[in-house]
Amino acid sequence: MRRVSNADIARILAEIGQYLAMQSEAFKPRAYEKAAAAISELDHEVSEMYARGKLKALEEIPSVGASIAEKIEELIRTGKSEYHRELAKKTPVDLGTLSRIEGLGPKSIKKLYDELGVRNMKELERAARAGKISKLEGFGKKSEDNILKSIESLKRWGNRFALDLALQESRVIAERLRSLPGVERVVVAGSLRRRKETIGDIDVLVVAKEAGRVMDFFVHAPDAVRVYAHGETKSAIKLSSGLDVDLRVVPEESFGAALNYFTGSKEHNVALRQIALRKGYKLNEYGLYKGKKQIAGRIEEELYRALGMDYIEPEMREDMGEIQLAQKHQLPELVGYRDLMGDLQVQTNWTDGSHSIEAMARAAAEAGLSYIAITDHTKRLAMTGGLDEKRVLAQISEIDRVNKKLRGKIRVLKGSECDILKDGTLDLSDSVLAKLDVVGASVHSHFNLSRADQTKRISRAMENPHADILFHPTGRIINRRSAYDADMDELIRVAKKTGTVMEIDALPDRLDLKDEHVRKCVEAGVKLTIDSDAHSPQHFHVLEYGIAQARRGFATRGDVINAWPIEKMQTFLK
Ligand code: DGT
Ligand code: CA
Ligand code: CA
Ligand code: ZN
Repeated sequence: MRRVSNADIARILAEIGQYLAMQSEAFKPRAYEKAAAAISELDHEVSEMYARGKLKALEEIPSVGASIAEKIEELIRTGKSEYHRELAKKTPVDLGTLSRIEGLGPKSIKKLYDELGVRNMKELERAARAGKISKLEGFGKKSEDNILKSIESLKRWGNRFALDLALQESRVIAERLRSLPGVERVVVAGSLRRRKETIGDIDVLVVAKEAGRVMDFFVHAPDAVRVYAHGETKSAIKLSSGLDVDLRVVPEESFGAALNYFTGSKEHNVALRQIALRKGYKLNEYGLYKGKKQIAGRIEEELYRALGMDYIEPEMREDMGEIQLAQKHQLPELVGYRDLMGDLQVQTNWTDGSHSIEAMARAAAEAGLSYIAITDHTKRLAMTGGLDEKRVLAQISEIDRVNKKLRGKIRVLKGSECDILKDGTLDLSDSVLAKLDVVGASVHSHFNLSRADQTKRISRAMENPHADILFHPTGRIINRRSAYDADMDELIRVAKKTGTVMEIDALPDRLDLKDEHVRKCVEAGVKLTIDSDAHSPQHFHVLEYGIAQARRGFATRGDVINAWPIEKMQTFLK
């Protein structure tokens, strides 16, 4: 029997939630959705927890009660869920794909199936192009256009995976390989090591005594659903999540060269190889050679040194100028994965977060942070219960109370994720904004303005003397929604002029700013903040992805204001 992964369990539970929502069930959909979210954030494998502690262990998972625990048990024991199967029979649609279309929730997916027989993306596109969707009650021309746009953008993104999913999967695989006797080294290479925002496939390198045994073990991985290749030095499988994994066993003396080669990027490799040639050497995945003699290759550092340059961190290896900087010994010292001291975007149950201010503050302290800003939504975002001026003032008093209680543990700053209205003004009065420590301004509406209007609107918001940070500046959601049309170079100029900080929202489906924008900010001297956008206590770990994005944009600690002590950070704000 193949072991069910956490990702599988989370997916099935989330789908049950969606099917139940189609039946207009009241509370159950949310319960399944929450359980699915909790499971996808666990550090341990649920099937192992079950093997040790049976149903009791399952019920200890946050948001998992007795009835959901039984569904999970069935999944672990049989690989299937009868409940899921029965629900799916009623509305046999490709939920995984259809729910990636922006604006399509369970109810509308059901309606499209009931009325037009739409089961998958192809049928959805056909119905939209034929103008059938706009005629349905509750849809209209605008939603039909949005569906077509969303299908286009999904096609454009192609079959690439989110960084967090790929990173988690790769860590499980690496851990399993490390547990094998005779395995000396396991490293994840490829775009994952470079922390690209989306990942095509996972590349793993191993140094081991008996390659054959490692390969056997690998192709029989519990969540392998397909074996593409099973060789002595290279094997490849597909995981149940849809991700492909390449595994290569390499000789110890070539490990650095292989790691360098398979980390890429391809463009970086090509540039290195040319430098090697110019020096009269040959560079390949086995080493750096002068004639037949290997002069470097055991470790990467040695390779770069022999080529006359400083070691280049993987996140920079895109042949975007890093090689020239390394030759001149002028590489920036990148912000480190342990450098963040604070987090300037955190939501609570005052709006759409799940926990209290105090619970979020305690979780942040637990995650090693020494300050956070509470930035709940404002009134225009009505669906989140956005705060009006009166509620913001009430929240300020509550934060004072929490600060007294948690003195010495963490500092909580008063903030807001304040909506930018259509005309570029902010959603709270200046007198209330003035009482806050940190104001993040963000766009949550009117995504379709013209480029000129959108740029003007956001610039105007940044010109507000209270707007400290522009939150998620492009608004893109990876694999779902393109950035709104605005002139980023102009926004960076306005940020510089007004002293506005640009945010890297670390949520793995946002990672907004993009790496190239980070680079432009760094070059322009515009400061950055890396925020979790946490909506629950388990979310602070996503900061890792934001840091990766900052490093891909060559940011140093000096560029990132929440890598600074609180006093210095606060003096910098407007
Ligand atoms: P991905 O998987 O699309 O997210 O991106 P990568 O960079 O992981 O690409 P992948 O998996 O095709 O190959 C892993 C690394 O192997 C790549 O970063 C560089 C190296 N590599 C692959 N093909 C070539 C090639 O044709 N020439 C050179 N120089 N390097 C290559
Ligand atoms: Ca790859
Ligand atoms: Ca690959
Ligand atoms: Zn937001």
